[in-house]
Amino acid sequence: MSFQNISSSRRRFIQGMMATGTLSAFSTGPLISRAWAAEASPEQWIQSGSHFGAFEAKVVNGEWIDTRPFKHDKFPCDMLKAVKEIVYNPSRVRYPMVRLDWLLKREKSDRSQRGDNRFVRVTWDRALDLFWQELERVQKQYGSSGVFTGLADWQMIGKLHKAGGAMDRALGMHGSYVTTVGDYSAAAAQIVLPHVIGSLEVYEQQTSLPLVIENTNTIILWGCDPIKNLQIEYLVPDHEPFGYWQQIKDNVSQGKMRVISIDPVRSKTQNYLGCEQLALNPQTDVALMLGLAHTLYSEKLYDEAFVKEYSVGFEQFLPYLTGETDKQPKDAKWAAAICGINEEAIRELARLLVKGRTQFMGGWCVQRMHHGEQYPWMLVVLATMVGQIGLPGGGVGFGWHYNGGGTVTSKGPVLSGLGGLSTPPKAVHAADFRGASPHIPVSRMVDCLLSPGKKLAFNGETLSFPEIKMAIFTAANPFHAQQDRNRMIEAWKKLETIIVLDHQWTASCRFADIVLPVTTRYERNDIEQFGTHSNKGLMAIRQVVKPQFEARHDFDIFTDLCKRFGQDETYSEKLTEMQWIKRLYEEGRKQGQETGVTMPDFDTFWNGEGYIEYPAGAPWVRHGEFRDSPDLNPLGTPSGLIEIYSKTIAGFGYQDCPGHPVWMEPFERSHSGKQAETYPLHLQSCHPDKRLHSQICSSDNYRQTYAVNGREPLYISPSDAKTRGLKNGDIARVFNARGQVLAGMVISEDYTAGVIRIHEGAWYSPLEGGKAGTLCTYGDPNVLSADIGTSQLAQGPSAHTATVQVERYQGVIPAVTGFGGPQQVQ
Ligand code: PGD
Ligand code: PGD
Ligand code: 6MO
Repeated sequence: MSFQNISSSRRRFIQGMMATGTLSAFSTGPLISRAWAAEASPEQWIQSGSHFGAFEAKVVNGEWIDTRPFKHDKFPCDMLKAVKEIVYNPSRVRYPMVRLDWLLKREKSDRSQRGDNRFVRVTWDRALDLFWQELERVQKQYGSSGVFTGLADWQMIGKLHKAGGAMDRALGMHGSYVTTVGDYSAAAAQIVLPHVIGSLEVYEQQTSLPLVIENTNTIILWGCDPIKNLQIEYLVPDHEPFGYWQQIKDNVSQGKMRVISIDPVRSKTQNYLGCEQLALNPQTDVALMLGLAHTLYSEKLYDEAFVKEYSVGFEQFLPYLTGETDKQPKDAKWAAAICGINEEAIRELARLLVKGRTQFMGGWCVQRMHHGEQYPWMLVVLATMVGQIGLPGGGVGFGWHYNGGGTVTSKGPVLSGLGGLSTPPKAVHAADFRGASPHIPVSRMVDCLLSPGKKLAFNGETLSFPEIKMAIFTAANPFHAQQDRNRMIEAWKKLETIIVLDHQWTASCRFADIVLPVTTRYERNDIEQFGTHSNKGLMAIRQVVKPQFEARHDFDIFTDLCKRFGQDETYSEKLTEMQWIKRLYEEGRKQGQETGVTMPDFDTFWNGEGYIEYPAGAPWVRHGEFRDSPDLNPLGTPSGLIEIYSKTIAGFGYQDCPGHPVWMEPFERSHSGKQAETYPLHLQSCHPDKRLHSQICSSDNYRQTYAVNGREPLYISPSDAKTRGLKNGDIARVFNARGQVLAGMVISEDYTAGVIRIHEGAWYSPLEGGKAGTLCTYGDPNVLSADIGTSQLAQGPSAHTATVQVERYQGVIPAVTGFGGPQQVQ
């Protein structure tokens, strides 16, 4: 089975992979296979894996000493240097902790104290009693709509130890609760693209890169930085795409292929390939695309036959493109004035697109902006006009920078993992949402807390915000992920009780009432795919060190919670960790037998090398079946064709998302957009080269390799630095009406004037904990971003619609406050 057919959100995607799994617990009981706990020998190299790659850990007398890349990974990434520190660092959550005032007064606590970081250590029994009592109280008093969970997207790898799965399985037996839909990554694209091209696109496999290398003349990287972002995968990366990208680099240098990066910043990929760039003004992509589409149309270069046969709605779009509806043709001249690219360069690019085989590779940053739905939609329209969708090395894809997009998927089975019970018992409390919606779009969480009962338009539905009183976060750091930190601090005060499960003392822990210490991946045994889309093989993920301090596995924590309502044995099925892993493996092995893939029995696998490689699959063309036969293989849209105009979306009647793609000004924009005079710099908060979001930010030694004067780097153009009298290494204050942060200056020629960057995931480090508006001493960009939905269609985050000003920091420079754990009080 390959991933190409899995069209669901990432979370549903994972659940799909878990569907066949039945369940177990494993806190006690003998191991049936050899344990890899460190004390087995005074010195050993133990195989493990992470989102950053697979590796071997050198363990001496129970202590992790050194790390080396897995021998089957030819392109290991630098971040592997940080994984040992996930286990050992001063921000590690060591013991169950309860916020001082909450311990004294429970739901009547002074919530304005949240964030002051004063906590009391309690026993596990006490912590879980408090958890259970709160769950009961809130369910009884406020019904299902009183409890909120969600966001567990970037839990550690491993088929068994799934933090989100462990939580949902337990809480599901207790009652219902408010959940989230969509994710922060691709919320706008994953709602609009199913209407337009029939599937999510973002989490799906791409045309195999060997076919791109063979056939493509021009690659358009549209806000897409694969060399940076492919270092990370949702499962264990095999880093195979880097071999293909090396061949693309060779093709570029030999003049066999052109790669054009459409990006305001010279990306890591551009620097690696030595390719061309069109540095457009931030947030103006749709204007540029319309200018390209207009040129294709007016110069009669577009593929009329393809448009006719494979799409609907060009006729409704055309009057807008030509200006018949609003007296403004969206021609190259019009586009140039908005996007800052010379009008003739726009025409030339349009001509190039149809000259040979062109592959559009769309990134996701541009859809994490106000009106973010328009960019993926318009890119599909442009690719439709070029007419190469479904040809090898042509057309459009939105997953080239993610999960090993473009690798060739193997023939191996996809193993299930921890999921819900197949026949769950009757829940303690029946579902009772009191007229409110059981789900909310993930990034509307703060809106919901601030305005219970308010109606929200969302993808054709009208949601009614529930009144949430208690929130439970596992494997999520909302005090990184969510936009507009200061607004969020106010919203958090609406919550009576907040519970966080994590192994790092993040800002989300500081703002919680009960914090539970979980084990890291390296303190557990598990199995996982090597390569997410490629599914190249299967690897044993072995325990590197024993659980540290009082950390427990997510699964064991929830087993114990279930004990409090008499369901621990149902939850756990009384199996050990190794018995459970064996079960998952054997199910996969059976699946393999049915499709002719032979795997050794579990004990041979686990006690031997702990790695098997699956037979290679065949190269594949995205949308190829559709192109070959649109009648037999229709898209998942109402018409079965590409919808340039969507009757469904038009029918919703949203002013901020009409029936075909349009250019709309975002609520703020640099380069002569709104607010440009007060806050002239566009703030990018792209994904970090040296972290996975906020993960490994607390790896102190590794952080020092990129931090500037102890702060998160702020990348800025030489001209913007000069006009502000700033030099490399200075500490700057970055601010707008929403907040202020300190950051360390890095002047870089990669940045054009008016564009700066602070990577997302920098730990929120308030000067005065809990006080809205206070200075962030480390550099969290979400202190500056706005919490406004992309549009009524997707209600996604608009994190990248943010403008700011930068100045030298004048005062006494404060210490960074965010790292090092809680202030423990008796
Ligand atoms: P992570 O930093 O990965 O970020 O937001 P998300 O909250 O997912 O947080 C995961 C947390 O889970 C970490 O604190 C980690 O220690 C913990 N954890 C890891 N493994 C386990 C486990 O096994 N059990 C438990 N209990 N905890 C565990 C990511 C989100 O941020 C995403 S995906 C995107 S795409 C967004 N991007 C942007 C952006 O581009 N710009 C801005 N400004 N903001 C963004 N926020 C979003
Ligand atoms: P970013 O790096 O934020 O990645 O994938 P996503 O595609 O969102 O942005 C990509 C490019 O968009 C950057 O080069 C940026 O300059 C460009 N860009 C910004 N603004 C504009 C604009 O206005 N127009 C145009 N044309 N381009 C623009 C994120 C994906 O990465 C996600 S969602 C996750 S969860 C993973 N996270 C990480 C991670 O945290 N760290 C690494 N190293 N890798 C990851 N991979 C995944
Ligand atoms: Mo993401």
